[in-house]
Amino acid sequence: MEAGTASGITLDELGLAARNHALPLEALRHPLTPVGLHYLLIHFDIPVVAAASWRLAIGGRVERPLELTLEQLQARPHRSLAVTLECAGNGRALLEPRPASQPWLSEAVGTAEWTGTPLAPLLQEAGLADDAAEVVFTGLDRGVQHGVMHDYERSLPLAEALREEVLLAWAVNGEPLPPQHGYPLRLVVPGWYGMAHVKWLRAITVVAEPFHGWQQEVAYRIRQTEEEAGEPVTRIQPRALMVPPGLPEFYTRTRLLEPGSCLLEGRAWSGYGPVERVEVSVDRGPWRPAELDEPLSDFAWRGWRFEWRAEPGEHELRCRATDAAGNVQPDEARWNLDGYCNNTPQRVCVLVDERPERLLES
Ligand SMILES: Nc1nc2c(c(=O)[nH]1)N[C@H]1C(S)=C(S)[C@@H](COP(=O)(O)O)O[C@H]1N2
Ligand SMILES: [Mo]
Repeated sequence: MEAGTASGITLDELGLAARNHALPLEALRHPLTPVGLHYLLIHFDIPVVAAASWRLAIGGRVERPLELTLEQLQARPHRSLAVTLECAGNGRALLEPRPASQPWLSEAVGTAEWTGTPLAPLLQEAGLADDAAEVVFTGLDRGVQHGVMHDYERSLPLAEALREEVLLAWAVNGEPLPPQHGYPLRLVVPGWYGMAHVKWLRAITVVAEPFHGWQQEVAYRIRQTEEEAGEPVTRIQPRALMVPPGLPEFYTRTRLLEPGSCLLEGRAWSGYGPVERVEVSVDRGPWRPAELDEPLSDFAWRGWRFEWRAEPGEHELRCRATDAAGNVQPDEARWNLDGYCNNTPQRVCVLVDERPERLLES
């Protein structure tokens, strides 16, 4: 059971939550998230794209603009990489007051193996102009947010766009992208929050000036007021999640368990180097270390486990991650206007008894 700050959810928020689903926590058991269980975030409508007439345009501050078909892209060198993707708004609905937007709890995450061609050689082939500063990625989807009509588009600083692991991906877990994940082509920016991984790509434009699009300049900034410019959201803050142990109660998701030895397990990730420590705390007691598996890749989560002796009664389990850069999940949420990067530790409420359902009635 998550802390109950999400009272007064509106029908608009419910509508968003129904379109954009999270990872069911039990699916953390899969090292690679089956595609239908991966979280989804779609701002506008999912485009329907015919691959035969689709083209990717590469232009702007380049010497040789390119126009590529999907076949031409797929004929280029390709690689597959396991990448953990997380929405920057994950944890938003646990903030008080709750910013009105997609009301995520803690589960807007998934890890998949993305296959595509590296972006950097394509940009080199197009020939970057001397004044190239950023690369803008434009999707086929369009709509209005806060009164402003726009295409979904985001930029990356040139140095980020040229990282060797940045991919133009056409497959996920070995299958062509499904419509909801960006068919026929999406950007994958390992280590960055989800908003950077532009889906349904139609254009890549090299620019000499900082990009001022709505999803860049208004959204995805850590700020306290509308007036402030704020700091851009970039890389993923560390987070650990556990598979809730035992059996669920349907309505509250409270966990029911018999006393005795219980293996807690989950996954942990960060965009600032691998997670180096995962810890578990029971009933606000000391943080104790969990055992870690090897990460699936430099940009994907790692499994963890922790042996817990479940004593009869009601308990609160928490877990937290620390990454290679020393970032640790904070006890207190850092509130911001649009509710980004809330990585306070997950809390799971567990009732332990020989017949745990008895404890629900009280
Ligand atoms: N074109 C386009 N790309 C997009 C989005 C979008 O609405 N349109 N949403 C972004 C956000 S906010 C997130 S968190 C990720 C979600 O990717 P997924 O749905 O494949 O998990 O896609 C990003 N790419
Ligand atoms: Mo997102």
